[in-house]
This record gives sequence, C-alpha cells and structure tokens, in this order.
Amino acid sequence: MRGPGLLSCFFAALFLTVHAEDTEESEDFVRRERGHIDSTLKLTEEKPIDDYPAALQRLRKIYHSAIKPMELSYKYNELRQHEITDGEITSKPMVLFLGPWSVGKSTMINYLLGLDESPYQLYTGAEPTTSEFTVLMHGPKVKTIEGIVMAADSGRSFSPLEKFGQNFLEKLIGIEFPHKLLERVTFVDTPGIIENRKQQERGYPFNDVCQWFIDRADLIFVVFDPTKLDVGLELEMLFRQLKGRESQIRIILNKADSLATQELMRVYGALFWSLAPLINVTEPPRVYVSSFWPEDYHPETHRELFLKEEISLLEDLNQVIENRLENKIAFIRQHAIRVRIHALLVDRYLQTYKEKMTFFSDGELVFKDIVDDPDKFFIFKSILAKTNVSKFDLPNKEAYKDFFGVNPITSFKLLSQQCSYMGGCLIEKIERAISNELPDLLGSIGLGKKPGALNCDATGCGEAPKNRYKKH
Ligand SMILES: Nc1nc2c(ncn2[C@@H]2O[C@H](COP(=O)(O)OP(=O)(O)OP(=O)(O)O)[C@@H](O)[C@H]2O)c(=O)[nH]1
Ligand SMILES: [Mg+2]
Repeated sequence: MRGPGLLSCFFAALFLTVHAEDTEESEDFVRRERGHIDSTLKLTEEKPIDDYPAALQRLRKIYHSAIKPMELSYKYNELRQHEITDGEITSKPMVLFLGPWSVGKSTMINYLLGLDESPYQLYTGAEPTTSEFTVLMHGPKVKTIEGIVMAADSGRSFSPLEKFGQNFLEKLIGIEFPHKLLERVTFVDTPGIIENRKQQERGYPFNDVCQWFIDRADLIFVVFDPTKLDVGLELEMLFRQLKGRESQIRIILNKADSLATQELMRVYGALFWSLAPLINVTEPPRVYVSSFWPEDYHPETHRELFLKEEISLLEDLNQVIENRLENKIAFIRQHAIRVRIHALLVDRYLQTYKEKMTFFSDGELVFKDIVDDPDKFFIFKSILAKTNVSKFDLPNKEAYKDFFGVNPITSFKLLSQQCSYMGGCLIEKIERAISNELPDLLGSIGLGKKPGALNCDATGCGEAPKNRYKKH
C-alpha cells in the first residue's frame, strides 16, 4: 500500500503520528489480537462485496422519474436544502465519529482499520489534534483528495459541501486507499468539540457542517472519555442536532481501560445522568463501554466485558453494512414522503389563495392573511386529514413564511394541473413510488430476487426498516 515517493512524503507530513518517543513506547506495549475484527466484519472473505448495481440503478431511476420532478416543481430544496445527488444514492454507508476533543476518535478509526504503524494513520495526541473533517474511503491507490476537489466532483456524495464555503473546504480532506473494510463503509473523522470555542473562530459554520454529516450518516458514534464528562453548551448543541437520528446514534464510553471497575460504574452512571436531559427519546441509546486502541487491556480491568462490548459494536457496524441497500431505499422513501407532503401543502396554500381571491382583492394582502395564520384556513389540518401523515412529520409553519417570501405563490401550479398525457400526474407518480415501487424494491432485495419481482402486499414491506441495534 506504499505510495510513490512524493505522495509518501505528503502522507508522512500529514498523518505521521508516531513521534520518536512514541515509537519507543510502542515497542513495549502488547498488541491486541485482531482476529475478532476480521471475523465479525467478514473481512477475510475472498468474495468481493456485492454492490447491488441493478437495484441501485433501479433506485436512481425511481428517484429521477418520480421524486425529482416533484422536488423541482415545488422547489423543495429551498425549504429543506436537502438535494439528493446521484453520488449520494450510490455511496457506501457512512460512519461518523463525533465527540469532545481527545476522547480517542482518531485512535479508534486507526484501530478499526488497523492503520497503526502504517504511514497514513490519523494523527492522534493528548491535545486537540484533528482539525479537518477527514473522509476515509476505499480506492485502488493511496491518494489524498483536497476538499475543493471533493466538492467539485459531482459523482461523489460530498459535492453539496461546497455551499459551506472555501474556508471549510480547506478543512475537508479525503484519503483513499485499498482496504477491505473501506470497500464496505466510509469513515468520517471530525475535529473534537472544544467547549468555550466560538463558532467564528473556526472560520466556517462548524455546526451546519456537522448537521450535514449527521443527516447523511448511517451510524453515528458519539465518543466520550470517562475522565472528562462535563457537558457544556457545544455538546448540548450537538445533541440538539442529533434529534431525529436517534436510531443511528451509538454512545461510546471509550478508554474504559484507564479506570478500575468500580470507578467505571460510577462514571457510567454519571454519563447517563448528564446525557439524559439531552436525549429526548423513550428508548435509551445503546452505550458501548470499552477501549478502542491497539494496546492490550490493563491487567486489573474487566477485559472480558470490554471484548464483548467491542464485538457487539462490530456486529452493529456489520449490520449497517449488510442492510446498506435497505437503509438507502428507506432513506429515499422517507425523502419522497417529505417531498409529497410539501407539494400537498403548497397545493393547499394555492387552492385557498384562489378561493379567496376575487376580482377586486389585492393578491398580496390575501396571501399574507393565509400565510400568517394557516390554521384559520385549515391548511395543515386538511393535509393531516387527507393523508395518513403523522403531525410530527409536518414541516414548520414558520418555514413556509420564509419559503413563500422568496417563491411567490403565483409561481406555482396546482397539483391537478401537473399531469401530462404521456407521463401521467406528478402526484400519482410519487405516490406510486412511495407505496409500491420502493417497497417492491425493498422486498426484492430481502428475498434475494430480482428487483421488481415482488409487490408489497406479499412482503408487508411498507414500513421503513429501522436501522436498529441488536440488543445483547
Ligand atoms: N488509555 C487509553 N487511551 C486512549 C485510548 N484511545 C485513545 N487514547 C489516547 O487518547 C489520546 C487522544 O486520542 P485521539 O485519537 O487523538 O483523540 P481524538 O478524539 O481524535 O481527539 P481530537 O482529534 O483532538 O478531537 C491519545 O493520546 C490516545 O493515545 C484508549 O482506549 N485507552
Ligand atoms: Mg482526532
């Protein structure tokens, strides 16, 4: 895996983590067995991982023919700013590492990928070290990709990051190299959260960037260090951003080998105590207590427990890899549901506007009346009554004030006018995708059959699959 001379120097400069004294130390410590990582994640299997190209192609087709036209017609991107690129449809599952500084995020990535002692291991250290969002991807050769290049390549799922500005792109870096695990997932290392640091000191919107990654990650590891559990404003902000992604979150109490068992139990309790007010779900998140680094566990600590916890986490990761296509389809279906609700709402606003307009009325005043108090005209209620949408899935009423401020109501067409002789109606197409085509595709993968071979009545696949952890 060694790159050409110049490239190796570049890597050495960027990621060389082993300082002279560390090298001496590393010769002393006993390395851990890694067999369980390879076997749980099936990294020893010769068979290349199936990328389901036919199913992904079908998914792309459904998105472009049934969902995208509706998005464009009703300017959905201006409401939620979530466009889906082709790169995002075909991308590998993304595993995101978040948490305070120096809790061992980069060390954990090095450990899982077995990068210690390789020239391109991530930089680690007791002080805040990672300053870039680092994306580790599979590629045939060792290569670093600058943020501006990643953002310019529309085939990659990272191209929408361009909107966070040039300062951010300088803090984004991609590393490609051949690796069995990276053939299956993409890892994203992030700069640790430092309490009391102001957003502007970073020179780019750190929280918005985190939100972008959070919205797309298939698994989010929020890592903590038992020796510093203080929850401050930055961490509170992070948990606010994680709302709605609870089933992707795994909390890791890392470096558990640095404490005696009794102390560890106390810290575990304290961690839950401080996090409870921040996580607003009935089901508590899964917490893994272990130490994710290559050194052997300290003799006086609970090595069997730590190893079991590590294996559970690896199984969890493996489940995400195995369910990647199901998760992707569920993600596109959820997106389609949101786009449909948005289109129905705009249509309802427009219908109400047309009903209230008379020959003598002032269009702007009539619409202001509607947009200021949509409840008076039963706009949101009528959508709830007509469709089986949960009221928690409805967008914010305030967001529509801004939306219509930029996009005048008269620039839209009624849904009933969005039909063509050849293509049918937009609303029918998106509804067919949500209730038949996407569930069909989901069912066909589950049974290992050809996409399109089944329909949902037979499989009962109408429910979006949840990326739930296994309980052990
Ligand atoms: N005892 C112990 N120390 C660990 C473990 N994992 C990491 N460390 C040490 O913790 C320190 C910080 O590790 P990093 O991987 O740099 O932490 P980080 O979360 O990436 O930090 P930032 O990049 O600054 O956010 C390093 O000195 C590691 O050697 C562990 O499992 N046990
Ligand atoms: Mg780091």
